[in-house]
Amino acid sequence: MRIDIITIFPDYFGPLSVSLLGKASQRGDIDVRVHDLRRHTDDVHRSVDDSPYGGGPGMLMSPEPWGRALDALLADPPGPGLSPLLVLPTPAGERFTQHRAVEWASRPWLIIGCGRYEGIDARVAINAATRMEVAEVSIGDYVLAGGEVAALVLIEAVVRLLPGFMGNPESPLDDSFAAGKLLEAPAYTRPASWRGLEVPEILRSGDHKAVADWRRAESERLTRERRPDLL
Ligand code: JE8
Repeated sequence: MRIDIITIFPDYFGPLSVSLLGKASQRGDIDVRVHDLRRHTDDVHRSVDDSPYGGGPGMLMSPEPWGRALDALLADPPGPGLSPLLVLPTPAGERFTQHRAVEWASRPWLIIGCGRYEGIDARVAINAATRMEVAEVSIGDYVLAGGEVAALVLIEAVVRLLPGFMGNPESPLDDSFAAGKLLEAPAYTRPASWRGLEVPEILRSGDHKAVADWRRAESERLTRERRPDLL
């Protein structure tokens, strides 16, 4: 999978070279390329923003550098005839869910456009949609200062689903959000007794059916308590 990221803050993407994502890159499972939007400006100040028509606070990202950055990426596809999915993180987007992560995990090419300031001129998404699929998504109901952290979240959620990404290829199917839509039961490892706290006896019983029943009951209890909206 190829992932192109367009941003004015390439340094935000240092985390991509560590941990599981870094290993996926090293193995060649993903090819992540970070592009500085300012390389597609033409003025001496390399400006990417301007004031909004109709007034209002702050600045917007100008369409021209975005148009050029996308043109440059389309001219260099990862394979013959491939068309990208352009992902635009925005608080005004549809919610990014596990369902979408699973869908996107089978796409060969994602471009993620990271906005800043008050966002990107609306014509960028409209124009891009004439040439590629466009998804405007939000990672949750809180306000970030730009799209970069959202991009990292999307990438981690998608890339961990790629075949061979985790040690156990069945792991993603066990995800609580992917599987039964319940929260996961609490989990324990050694020692059996720690600071006066004991691991629940059932988990040490070796009775697989009892363990499964206990986990199911704990999942339902936790979900009722913390996330009744999931039930
Ligand atoms: C962003 C974001 C996601 C989420 C994503 C991209 C680009 C219009 N607002 C823009 C005004 C307040 C400041 C905002 C900054 N901003 C935020 C997000 C997001 N995906 N779940 N929350 N925030 C941009 C600019």
